[in-house]
Amino acid sequence: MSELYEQISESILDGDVRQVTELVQEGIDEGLSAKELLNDALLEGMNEVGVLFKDGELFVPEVLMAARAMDAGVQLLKPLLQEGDVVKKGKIVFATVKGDLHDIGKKLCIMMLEGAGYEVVDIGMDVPPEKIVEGIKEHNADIVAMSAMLTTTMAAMKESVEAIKENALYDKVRIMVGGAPVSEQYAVSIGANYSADATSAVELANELMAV
Ligand code: B12
Repeated sequence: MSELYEQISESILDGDVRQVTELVQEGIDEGLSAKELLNDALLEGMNEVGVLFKDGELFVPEVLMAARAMDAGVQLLKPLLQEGDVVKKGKIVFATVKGDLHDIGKKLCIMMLEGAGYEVVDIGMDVPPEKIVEGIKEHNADIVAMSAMLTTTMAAMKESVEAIKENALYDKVRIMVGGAPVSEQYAVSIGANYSADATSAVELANELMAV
């Protein structure tokens, strides 16, 4: 890994917004690949944050600072990661499910989906099933995408799919789910479609929309 990537990862760990902004800009100016800057520097730093958080070496405020620093870097990369496709492929309503306040992964998926030509409406975090149903109706969504990062909130995905069925929307809207604890097997068991990351989320959306 290049030294710059390492420095960026460390600045994420430090939650240093200014440093991350400067270093990512340096990488862009040097002509480094935006995808590599995202995967090998920013996300690498966030992974490390995850490990330290799990081990009790970092606490919520520090993780939030790291998240803010990561977001600053992502904003700089955004125009480079998006292809600027003008043809709209479909409309996606995206939510983090009830009880869950993690939205970094969701934002990343949204950025990639928008870059690939989807119109995406972010209806927020901690969104209960009835609000998800409302969102689908209000925006006349082709796809509803749900994110969960806690094993405890995954159950809200199942509840949401049930609410979608109860409202006779199951045949009208395609359902995508994802997030660290979610698996292909779980998705299938609740009647949804799974993909593992932001890049494959675009592939999955294309598959579901048959484009
Ligand atoms: C940042 C973070 C937080 C931040 C969130 C800030 C924010 N605005 O999002 C804060 C500090 C608020 C937080 C709080 C908590 N957290 Co937290 N958090 C994390 C951490 C470190 C990183 C998550 C992250 O952003 N990763 C980077 C992004 C880019 O990756 P991602 O989210 O996985 O998303 C990718 C894929 O999953 C996928 N994807 C995601 N969503 C979707 C949706 C679709 C449709 C698709 C197709 C794909 C997809 O694509 C994304 C991009 O590639 C993880 C550790 C980890 N290893 O994940 C813990 C982690 C998720 N948190 C955890 C815990 C326990 C908590 C708390 C309960 C801690 C506490 N005691 O208060 C609270 C719960 C709050 C709540 N009610 O939600 C645990 C969960 C354990 C479990 N299995 O249930 C983890 C795993 C840490 C750990 N190992 O203990 N957390």
